[in-house]
Amino acid sequence: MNENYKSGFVALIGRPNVGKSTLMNHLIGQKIAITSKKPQTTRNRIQTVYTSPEGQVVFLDTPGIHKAKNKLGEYMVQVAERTLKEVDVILWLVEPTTFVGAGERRIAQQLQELHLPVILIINKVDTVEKGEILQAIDVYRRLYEFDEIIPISALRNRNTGDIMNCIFKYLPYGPQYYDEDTVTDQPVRQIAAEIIREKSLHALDAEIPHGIAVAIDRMKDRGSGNLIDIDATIICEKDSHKGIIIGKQGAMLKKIGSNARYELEKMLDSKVNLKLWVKVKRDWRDSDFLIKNFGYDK
Ligand code: GDP
Ligand code: K
Ligand code: MG
Repeated sequence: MNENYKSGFVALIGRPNVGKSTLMNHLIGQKIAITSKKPQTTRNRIQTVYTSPEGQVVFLDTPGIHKAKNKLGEYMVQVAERTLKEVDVILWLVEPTTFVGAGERRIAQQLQELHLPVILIINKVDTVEKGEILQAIDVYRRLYEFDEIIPISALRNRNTGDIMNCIFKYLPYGPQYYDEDTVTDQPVRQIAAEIIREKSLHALDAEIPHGIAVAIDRMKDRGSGNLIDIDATIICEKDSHKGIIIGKQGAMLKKIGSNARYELEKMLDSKVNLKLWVKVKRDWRDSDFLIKNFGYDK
């Protein structure tokens, strides 16, 4: 065990579209390219893992921190807020504007209570003049006492290298938590599966939902940043259930699909092309393998 090894959890927070995904891809991009993805369905909130000889950084995304428009949203905010209590460093991404809204004040207030290192990342500096960056820094300095402020362009990959050094500066010494080849576990898939399950539950008779599970077969961003293809299978225990889930001329499945798509688009901040299938797998609830596979603990 290397006693200089550092490790810990880093939460990425910020409004949708400030560039969190773009930045994360840059921070770990090379790693993804040279290693295979390894799903870890039971580790709930991990997004991506960066491993180097210096240490290991586990990045956690917190999608719902700003807005809770429904119950699922509330749940996600709770998860986000709990996440913040469990991390070692917080990366807060903002755009180079001087606008600070209620959402930002609320985050600042929460951070105040946590006593954690907070790094402010001012992203998209390629879109403004230098003067505006300085003004933004000034405004955010008054909002919160940040440990570091780093202006970057995630898109142009400008200054992004400074972020990793900065994270390691604040990480505690610790063990390597995950295998070197663990890069991501895509927990968003689990939330997506739960949304589809919830919509099925609402649409179907009381008896059937207990016997269903949802597996996400494919979830892929088309790269443009605003269309995600999701293929999912609703698994049930009996042929008769399959018929009910599909419905007359597919009407039930269509209803489940359109309700789920609506929620998925809100959650992912993107258009979603959702395709649903129904499959019978007798006694799946007794199969540890399948249960784990569907993302449930027990
Ligand atoms: P997220 O919702 O916070 O994960 O944001 P994304 O990473 O999906 O980025 C949202 C949009 O902002 C995409 O169109 C990106 O290409 C764009 N974007 C991200 N970083 C930058 C940047 O540094 N400069 C500019 N001009 N655009 C950026
Ligand atoms: K986005
Ligand atoms: Mg994103």
